[in-house]
Amino acid sequence: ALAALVAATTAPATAQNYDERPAKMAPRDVGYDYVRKVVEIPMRDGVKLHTVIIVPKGAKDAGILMTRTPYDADGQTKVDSGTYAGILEHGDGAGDVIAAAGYIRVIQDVRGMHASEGIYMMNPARAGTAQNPTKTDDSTDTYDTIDWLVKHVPESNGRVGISGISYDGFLPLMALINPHPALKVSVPMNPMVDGWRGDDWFHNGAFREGMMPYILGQEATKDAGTPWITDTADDYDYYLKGGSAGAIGKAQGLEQLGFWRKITQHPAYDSFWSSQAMDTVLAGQPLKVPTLIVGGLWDQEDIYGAPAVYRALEPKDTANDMVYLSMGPWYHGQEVRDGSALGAVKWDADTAKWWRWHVLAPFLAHYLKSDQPAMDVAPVTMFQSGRNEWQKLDKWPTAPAAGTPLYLKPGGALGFQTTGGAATTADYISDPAAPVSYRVRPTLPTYASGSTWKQWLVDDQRAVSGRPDVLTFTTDALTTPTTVAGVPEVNLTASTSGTDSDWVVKLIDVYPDVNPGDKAMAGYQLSVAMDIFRGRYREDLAVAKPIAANVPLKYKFALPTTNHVFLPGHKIMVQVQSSWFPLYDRNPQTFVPNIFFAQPKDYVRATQKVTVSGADESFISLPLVR
Ligand code: PG9
Repeated sequence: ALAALVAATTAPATAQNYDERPAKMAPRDVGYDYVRKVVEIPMRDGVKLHTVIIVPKGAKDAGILMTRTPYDADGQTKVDSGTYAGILEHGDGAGDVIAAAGYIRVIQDVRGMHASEGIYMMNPARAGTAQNPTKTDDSTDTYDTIDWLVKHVPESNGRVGISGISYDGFLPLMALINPHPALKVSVPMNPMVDGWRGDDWFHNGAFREGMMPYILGQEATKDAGTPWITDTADDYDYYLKGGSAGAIGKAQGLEQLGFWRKITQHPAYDSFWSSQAMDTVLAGQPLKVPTLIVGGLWDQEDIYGAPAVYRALEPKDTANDMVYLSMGPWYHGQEVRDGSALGAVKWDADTAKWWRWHVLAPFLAHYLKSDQPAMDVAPVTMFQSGRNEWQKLDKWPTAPAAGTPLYLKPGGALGFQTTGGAATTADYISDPAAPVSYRVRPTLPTYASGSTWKQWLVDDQRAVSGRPDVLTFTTDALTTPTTVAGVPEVNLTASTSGTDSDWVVKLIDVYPDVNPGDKAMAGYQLSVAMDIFRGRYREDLAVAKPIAANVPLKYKFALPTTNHVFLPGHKIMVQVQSSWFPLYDRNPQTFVPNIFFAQPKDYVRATQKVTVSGADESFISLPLVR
């Protein structure tokens, strides 16, 4: 009996569970004014796409606003708020406008990302092409999703819109190809349109190696969770010691990724890139869905796409009522955040909030609400920096098609009169061992915490204007306002002692040294348009050719869209340099077939000479409004 008693009192407490945590917490209903449903929507090939649908409680006859994304639909609709307005805060959209209108919000993982099935392609080619011989693409997936939504969401009025920023802004463009009849409106914001000409991957052939961590993260695993690991505090050091972009990619394991292999195999603007450029693709499609194209004048990721799509589609819009353009003084996607300032530059008001309530909200309402309320949205709504006011316009650009030359002159001068006389040059040495940094160092990895990457396009260019390898040309102080509205075009005549070279040209507003209204901006050098051109593509973007050493040659390329007033007392400045590191990989300055795989011996110093007088004097053709 004693043994039985001992056994009973020392027996392990298996029968009784003292753990206070439930084996699995049952979902709670914390959507006080919304219902969040998760569905796996089948596409035409059977692949299921993970889709979150948020319906405001009591909704009926409501429009649907959809975003398709590679950036985690569950994460973007994380239940950390009990209110509909709160849960929309993380999404890639204007949560305030969407919540106030009471649209049904749909966010879907694209094929192959996060919780959706199927394969992933970074720059997803259209179905039936060499890059994508399957029968599905983002156009068919959008179609199939809309078809399912209008049949399965009883609270909806059958009117669907699509919007999103960047990658999620490229997808509203794909939606325009063979659109579903229920697609009533598309709002591509900061869309990635042409990854070679001027959006994420290259600018005019110069590779943006600062995007390599993104490629690794996005493509290595479905949950986009692979970190880019370095051993330096400053990316400048990391990329400099790493050598070519190809060598750095190899060290980081990028060669395992299909998109990296494609990028490194297609450094030129061959049909891989030109066939997927969304501006040309859409130019060949009928215009069926009203589209509001949204861009940022200082978009550090996709500055090319929005005005390029507008340029391609506008000629088809004969009644001027299908294709709308809006550009604000914003970094990439700032239109859905606070738009009062960008870096040090203040705009005198919250430009993003104004735009959301005066342009986006009425535009969406007109096409998504059942009663289609009238709207007063101009075909073009552009922010004019300098004067800091919105303009409502019929067409863009407002400058005449023929630009006004602004000449680079001897002695660092800049002016609207040619110098004439004999050809003379302004010279510098470009050294790939000490490239011009694109920002004040240390340069943090693009998306690292603490990185101010978003605002780099408005950085004060005084940071580099004293360098001996940066040429600077400046006008006298202006006596009248000088307005540019459109695309400035670089017309550089220059030679290099190498056989390949990059040319970076910046159009800058120099603030007065005494600037009582805003002392932080005294003497500030604010770039209003700048870009890079890889010299090997001088004759043909599709075919790299060596540059004849020491021969003055012409380089012609467009800068990004600007809408700016240089105020009296300000000066106009142009800067020229040959590297922009480490955002852009270094040009070795020796011609090699593929710069991704340049060898250490190929990186050589070069003497650069820019022609500043004579018949071939360099100039910027300004979109001057007289
Ligand atoms: N700029 C990012 C991106 C777009 C498209 C392709 C790759 C990257 C983005 O913000 O989504």
